[in-house]
Amino acid sequence: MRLYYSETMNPRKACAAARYLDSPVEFVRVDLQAGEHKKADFLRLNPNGRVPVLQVGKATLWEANAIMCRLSDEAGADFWPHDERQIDVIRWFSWDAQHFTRHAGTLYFENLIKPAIGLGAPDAAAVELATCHFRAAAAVLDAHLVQNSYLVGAALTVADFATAVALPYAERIHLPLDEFPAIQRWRARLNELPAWREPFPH
Ligand SMILES: N[C@@H](CCC(=O)N[C@@H](CS)C(=O)NCC(=O)O)C(=O)O
Repeated sequence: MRLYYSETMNPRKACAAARYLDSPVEFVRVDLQAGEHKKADFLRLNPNGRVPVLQVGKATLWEANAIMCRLSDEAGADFWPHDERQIDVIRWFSWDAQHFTRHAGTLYFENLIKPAIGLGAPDAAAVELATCHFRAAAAVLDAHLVQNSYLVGAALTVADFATAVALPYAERIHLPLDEFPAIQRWRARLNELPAWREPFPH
């Protein structure tokens, strides 16, 4: 299996999952700055021109959450559970994409990516709106984490890696995490995992 990645937010989930599961993947770095992801060879792997992509034989799979699930199945692991917890995982995937990481993602783009690739200063109105929506979503997550150590059941699942993906960048992208102590404790719990702390190949 080959895992195409860059050292950015979405591939972080797939790389962390591969490391956590000790998956036998060959990591293939895609240079986004050089535009490798928009070249014909790469677009044949993922017509969206985005990373991550998992290649298994002739088949390719894009979307980081799906890749984490596939890697879990390949490993015969319970990281992507197949019992009644699965519906809950899908709930968190969906909620995260529409609410929590949707707005954290805007802050990631405005505060970190834009300046890094020379697109100028963050758009103040976009930052203010995203921060407001982020706070509302974070309050829901924090309340859940007051009662639970992980998002689904009593153990780590793909839902945690999916939903936590912006947290490693929290300071740089100005996520107001100091208002959400249970999220901070969950973040610290995830950071105990070497695969989460250092997901990318060196
Ligand atoms: N929904 C996709 C998002 C993938 C994505 O947007 N990846 C970014 C890196 S974090 C990318 O490839 N950006 C390149 C571009 O948009 O040109 C997933 O979760 O895999």
